[in-house]
Amino acid sequence: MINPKDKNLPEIDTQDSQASEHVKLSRRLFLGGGAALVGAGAAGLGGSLLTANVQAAGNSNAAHINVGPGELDEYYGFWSGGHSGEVRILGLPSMRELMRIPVFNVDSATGWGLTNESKAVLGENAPLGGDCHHPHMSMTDGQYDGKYVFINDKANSRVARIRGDIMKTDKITTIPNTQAIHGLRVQKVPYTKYIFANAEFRIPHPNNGLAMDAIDKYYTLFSAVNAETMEVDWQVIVDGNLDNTDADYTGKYAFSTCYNAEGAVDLAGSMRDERDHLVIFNIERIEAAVKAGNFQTLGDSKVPVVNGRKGSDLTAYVPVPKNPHGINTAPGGKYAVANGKLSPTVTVFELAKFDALFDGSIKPRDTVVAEVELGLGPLHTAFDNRGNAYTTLFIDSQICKWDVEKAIRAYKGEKVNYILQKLDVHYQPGHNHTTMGETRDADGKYLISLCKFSKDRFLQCGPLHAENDQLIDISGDEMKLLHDGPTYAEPHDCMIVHRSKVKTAKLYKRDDPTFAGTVAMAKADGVTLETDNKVIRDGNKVRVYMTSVAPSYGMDQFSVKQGDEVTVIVTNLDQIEDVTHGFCMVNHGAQMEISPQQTASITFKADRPGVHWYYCNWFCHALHMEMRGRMLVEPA
Ligand code: K7E
Ligand code: CUA
Ligand code: CA
Repeated sequence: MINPKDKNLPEIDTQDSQASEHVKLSRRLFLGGGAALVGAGAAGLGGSLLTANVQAAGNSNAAHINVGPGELDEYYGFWSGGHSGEVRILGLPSMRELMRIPVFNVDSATGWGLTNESKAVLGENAPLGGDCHHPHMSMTDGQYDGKYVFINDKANSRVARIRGDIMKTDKITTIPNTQAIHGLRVQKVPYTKYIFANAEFRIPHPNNGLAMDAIDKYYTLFSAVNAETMEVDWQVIVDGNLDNTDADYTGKYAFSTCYNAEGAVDLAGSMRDERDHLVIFNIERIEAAVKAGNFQTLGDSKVPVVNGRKGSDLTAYVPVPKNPHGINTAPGGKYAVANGKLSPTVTVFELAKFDALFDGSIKPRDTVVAEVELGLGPLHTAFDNRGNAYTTLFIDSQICKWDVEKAIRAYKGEKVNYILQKLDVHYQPGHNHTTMGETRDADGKYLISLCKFSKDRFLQCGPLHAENDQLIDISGDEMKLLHDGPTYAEPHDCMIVHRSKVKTAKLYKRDDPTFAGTVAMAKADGVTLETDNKVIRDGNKVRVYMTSVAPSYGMDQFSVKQGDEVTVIVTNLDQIEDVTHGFCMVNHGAQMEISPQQTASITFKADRPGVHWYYCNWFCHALHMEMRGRMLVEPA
């Protein structure tokens, strides 16, 4: 396991000596005071990386995370896989990786992106790849309900749904009229009816190449995706762009940060003004406008689009400093915190004031009850159940623990110290997340800091480095670093769910909707999947139906003709938990998983005559190697 004390060993390699040189420079010195904030988007970030604090984590806390062999973790962590396009499940506190869920990527272990069932979810001509940022579980009454996990794809403007019982992706929706779905959150109360999805980039509408220079006419949209149908129920036109989003605990409001109120298309332009804004969406009013027919549609899309630009009564705009990034609702439901990024401040909103804001009885900035300084580069804030907030300071490479009520008092002028502790993390943290911290059930046990750079913390593996997900104990008065966890690109965000909230299936049910299309195809072919091993010819299309029971397939050979399009459909009849089979047709780019009681299918061209072996590629039995058969391809 980990040994943070390694950092105290003599400097024996170039990586260490490199680090010790840099540590002599103070990161604030490097940044050069206030002006550095503006430069943070460019030189400042690079500079701070070089000078980041390399202080050793020297601690004896490792026992806290020792989940012994055969013991189970207390929490599921759902990790964004970033631009790998997948979602990962980790156990906490052990930080063991338990599972990977392919979503927007292609995965040869499971056949995701290769099987017909996964292609049906991905859709025709689906882009290969994605960029996941924000995983969020569906909720009922502000508590995780275990039903779904949603994830965005910034790269191709999509939102996906993962089923909580089988932990597989079952729906993917492309959001129309947008480029780059970034912020994503769920409605928390009364239940997750909507997934709120921010489109980041402003584009011309219509985007037909005729008005590309009319930058002031570009705009972007906020979307509400229906969690059950995965259709987009409505979209809202906004001013500025959209970064992150969150929702309240009444079900009435969602709100999104904007870093580019300037409407610029260049870096300097998007940092010009001292303030950008938070856009607040009045969900009831938007639903009423859609119902009353007060909407337009854009291009080929049928989705109702309402106008939520400045001056609309469907939205409100609150000025916030400066290029704000994360927006996080506190578990009590009283406050939300916007994180200043290029301002050293966080802005605290009192959510109960939003009603008055929409009534017109108060002004937008009257919803702000604190705007206090924490340090350089605040990006995201997490919460415990004791009124404390934990904010990542990207440039300072720290987590700042602060007391929300004290911050509010300090903002009113009282002399009170609201900052409780700053803990060095390694290095440059983006998101952080507490156990159950985005729900009413926040329990204040652990904090994860998702550090963008690991620099010298792990054995190097070439120029590309792992990131560093650090586990921190927040149960006491002081934050304590427990564990360094290397991760592959790029866990923007995660969420940590108590294991009692997750109910997974041990076997597939034979009527599982993920292979309902294949069952229907078999029925049309007169095949009973659970008993038949049959080859059905349909012109030059051949469907090979076979069963599997460890350690053999229902057919150890079948014949087709050169040029046939072959679909192999395997039904795994094993009823024993964990006895997953695979199917791989050698030299045909075809392989897939078939878990117990699952049916899966894959299609390929039999374009070469001769003998072609297929085999089971998931270890299932002592005779797993022998689980194989021959495809006999007759020459054309
Ligand atoms: Cu990387 Cu939530 Cu996309 Cu912040 S986001 S770090
Ligand atoms: Cu079946 Cu390995
Ligand atoms: Ca800005």
